[in-house]
Amino acid sequence: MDREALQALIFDVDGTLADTERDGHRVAFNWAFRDVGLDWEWGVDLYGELLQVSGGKERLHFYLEHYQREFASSVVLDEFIAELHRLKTAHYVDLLSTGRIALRPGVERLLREARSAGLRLAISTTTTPANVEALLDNNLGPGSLAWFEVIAAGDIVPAKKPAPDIYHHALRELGLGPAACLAFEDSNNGIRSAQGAGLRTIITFNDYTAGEDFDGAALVVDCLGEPGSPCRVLAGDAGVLSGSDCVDLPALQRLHGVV
Ligand code: XBP
Ligand code: MG
Repeated sequence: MDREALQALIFDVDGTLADTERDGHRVAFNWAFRDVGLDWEWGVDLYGELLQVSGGKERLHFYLEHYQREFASSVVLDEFIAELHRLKTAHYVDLLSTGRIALRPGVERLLREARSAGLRLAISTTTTPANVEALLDNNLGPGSLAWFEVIAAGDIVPAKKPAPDIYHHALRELGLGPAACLAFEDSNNGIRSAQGAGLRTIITFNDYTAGEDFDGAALVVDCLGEPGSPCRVLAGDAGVLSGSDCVDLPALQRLHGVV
């Protein structure tokens, strides 16, 4: 891929902008089960397995088909799942409003650096759009959704990650080719989706995705880091940090290779 100057950064949300799954989405799913009188409980380990399925509705469908087959045959499945997911999303948005889910280290710093340098920002996520706005509003303040020129989220595309559809959609909306962008992801599903759209990808893994296959990532770090609180590089060219503690804009320019 012949690279152009770096023009845009495209961010995944769950697990990348913030560690939302264990103490956010998982808890909201369990509250929704209680709402409809079900004693189902998605523990931390079971949820880690279910996370292999992108999309909350798709994850519920997988769970019902594989763990609650008898119950699944007793309901109109798609209607039941849609209602359960509506309840879950309401709980998740409420949970975000408590401020319990913060952005990961370095995320706000890098977003502000990119904005100051005139780079364009976009989001490519499987999660529901309302969740994106709630996460950003509660962490970066009202109106911060507007920092992102494109919010490619949830059901806007037919196939969810690891399919590349959501990144193709973001690139189309940006009017850019992959050579002018970098993607940020946290999971194997995510990097397969981004690379499927031709994007070079930086991985910030988390407890749920540590050890997954990030083959082909431009850089694999434990987080973006902050001055004085260095990131740890697990794969890729650590030299791009050039002595810095963190993944900052100069590091991205060096990684991208064309200034
Ligand atoms: C992660 C997902 C989402 C969330 C739950 O999205 O797969 O489905 O787990 O959100 P990404 P919903 O890593 O692409 O941000 O219940 O709204 O799907
Ligand atoms: Mg993710």
